[in-house]
Amino acid sequence: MVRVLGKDLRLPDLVSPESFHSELRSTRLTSQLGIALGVAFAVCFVTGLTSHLIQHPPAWFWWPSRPAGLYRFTQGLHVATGLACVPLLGAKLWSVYPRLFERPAVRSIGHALERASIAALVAAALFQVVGGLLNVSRWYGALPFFFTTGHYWGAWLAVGALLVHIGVKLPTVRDSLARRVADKGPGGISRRELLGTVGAAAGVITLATVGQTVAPLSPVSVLAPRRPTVGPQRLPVNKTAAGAGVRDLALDPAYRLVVRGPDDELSLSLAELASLAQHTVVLPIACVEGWSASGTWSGVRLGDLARMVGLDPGEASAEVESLQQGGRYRVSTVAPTHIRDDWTLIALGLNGEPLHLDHGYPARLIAPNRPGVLQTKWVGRITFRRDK
Ligand SMILES: Nc1nc2c(c(=O)[nH]1)N[C@H]1C(S)=C(S)[C@@H](COP(=O)(O)O)O[C@H]1N2
Ligand SMILES: [Mo]
Repeated sequence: MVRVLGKDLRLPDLVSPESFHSELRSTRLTSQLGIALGVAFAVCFVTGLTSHLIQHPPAWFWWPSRPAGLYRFTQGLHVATGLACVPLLGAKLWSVYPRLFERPAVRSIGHALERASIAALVAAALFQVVGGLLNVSRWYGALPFFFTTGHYWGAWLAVGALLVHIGVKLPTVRDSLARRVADKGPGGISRRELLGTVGAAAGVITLATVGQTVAPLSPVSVLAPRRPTVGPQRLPVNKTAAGAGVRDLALDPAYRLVVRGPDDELSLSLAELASLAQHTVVLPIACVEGWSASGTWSGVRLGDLARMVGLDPGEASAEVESLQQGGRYRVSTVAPTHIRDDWTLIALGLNGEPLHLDHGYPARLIAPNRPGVLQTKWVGRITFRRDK
């Protein structure tokens, strides 16, 4: 026997619904939380799918190079809505969890299917939120699989189960929202107060993290894993040169940028690169993990390099390769839309100084409206192909 909140409980009671009975739980509360969670999840799904398509474009997919900050916005929203799901999901699960102990566990085949779909939904939702949290906290080692693959398939599972769930529950939701119910149980807080608390928790979590992309909020963003202005040259670093194992190659005085076309091949020293027409642009690095930060980049237009090997920038695609020997992000593909864009640079400088080694010295790719993972650092070779 133990005493919990003034009640004497036997151990089996601790896992029985009666011992945690609350007047606050109602179909109406669950419906309202469900709607909020559904909206957050939908925004998170669409923005996440967009990010996935940009990184693994199928033939039909096209992503523009402007507005330059669009990806910064969609991915910031993805991570912010994902984080807001934490209190919403917690409250929603709390509002229904006594159902877990319903007996008989299965009443009919239909009931069994419904319970199975809810089990899949809860598992997928927890998997998505916990996995995403670990990833943005940069606890990469905590997951026994490659995060983005798991997160991608988990999202489809969650969406499928969610659609089934909405289909099954829609009449109940309609009914519970149409009927007025007493807002206050005997003592304790009211449903509105509970909803307000959950909303406030989501707001606090957002404020405490969104400064990783909205610079003016950075001082209050105590939980943000990154700050947009902290790092060498006032910009965060995702992977350092030492971490990528490229220090020696990047600092080698014999460095050459190899630029290949279908017919020509150039080999440019850093001094030769610096003697080409230089351009300056203000563009963000927008990491898939939700942080983003603006920099003032200067360097050579990628389109000019395409011209130097005899290609029209609008008709060429490019493979930009790092000096880094391994790693998932050592190479990225640039589509004609981005090569044609005057803001796409092979940058040699950042914020008025030569690139810091950790930001990709001697040369890195920076292009508008592109995820950080595609902004290849320590570029050693560019291969242009005729696209059409
Ligand atoms: N060669 C190489 N380039 C890379 C990476 C990498 O691991 N290797 N990381 C990418 C990621 S995930 C991001 S968010 C940006 C970050 O750029 P920064 O470190 O200059 O802020 O670099 C990108 N370029
Ligand atoms: Mo990133």
